[in-house]
Amino acid sequence: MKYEDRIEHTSNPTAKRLFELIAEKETNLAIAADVTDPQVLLDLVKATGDEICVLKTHIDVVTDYNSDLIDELVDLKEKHNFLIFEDRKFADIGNTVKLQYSQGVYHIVDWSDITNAHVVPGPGIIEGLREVGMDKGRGLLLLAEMSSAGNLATGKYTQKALEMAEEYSDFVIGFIGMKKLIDDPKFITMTPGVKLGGGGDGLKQQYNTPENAIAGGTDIIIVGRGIYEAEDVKQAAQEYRKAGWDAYLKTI
Ligand code: 5BU
Repeated sequence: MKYEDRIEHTSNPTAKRLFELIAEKETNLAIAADVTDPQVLLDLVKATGDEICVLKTHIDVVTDYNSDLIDELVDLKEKHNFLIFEDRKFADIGNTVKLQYSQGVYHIVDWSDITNAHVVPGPGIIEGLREVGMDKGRGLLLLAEMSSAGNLATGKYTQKALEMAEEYSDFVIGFIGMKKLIDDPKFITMTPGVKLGGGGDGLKQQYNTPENAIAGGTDIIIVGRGIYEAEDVKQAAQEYRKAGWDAYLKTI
């Protein structure tokens, strides 16, 4: 199914916007911008912003953080037309994650269109995040699978994540998964651990190629070191974008 044909299947405004912008921009590439220097982060986003549909951040790896960085990222988001996904991987009870999502240093709910959560605490984690995210039109991804070798998000755990997503599908927009896990056009699957050539990283990361990830039915490939460690980050982003989009075109 084409991305644009899935807009009407979801009620969540962030999911609608994401389908729309992927189709408009013709890119299913997300960058994992895991750099620690705020200026390097901004330069990376300036160089690659036109190639991506999603900027995935780990805001807590940035040194010397101050909130001006967020203002600049939001300006770049508007200029280059992408969504921001803070890969926070919430993992606590509902009341605590609600505070972590909206308060503290980062006020994630105020600027991040998408965030994600482990399902190990059960559905209370979704309810807590939903209490602050829903009114702002945000979207949540559940970690149904992970990319690292030996991870425990398999079998029944993965199935439970899918059931929880169905129950809260006004707020849960999809999954982190290694492949399409459920045949339902409203849910978006994003896959990390993607690199041209595949392989691993020495700390149990496992890489799939963009082609295989998209052929497995995922919707968005997430690429970090494959892009930001390249000599020419823009050119690398263009290569991944083309690989991801060509692979998608073969599926429709
Ligand atoms: P890499 O440099 O392409 O390996 O970065 C992958 C990114 O995706 C990095 O930000 C991880 O935190 C993130 N990630 C992952 O690699 N695997 C997972 O299962 C999940 C997130 Br969930």
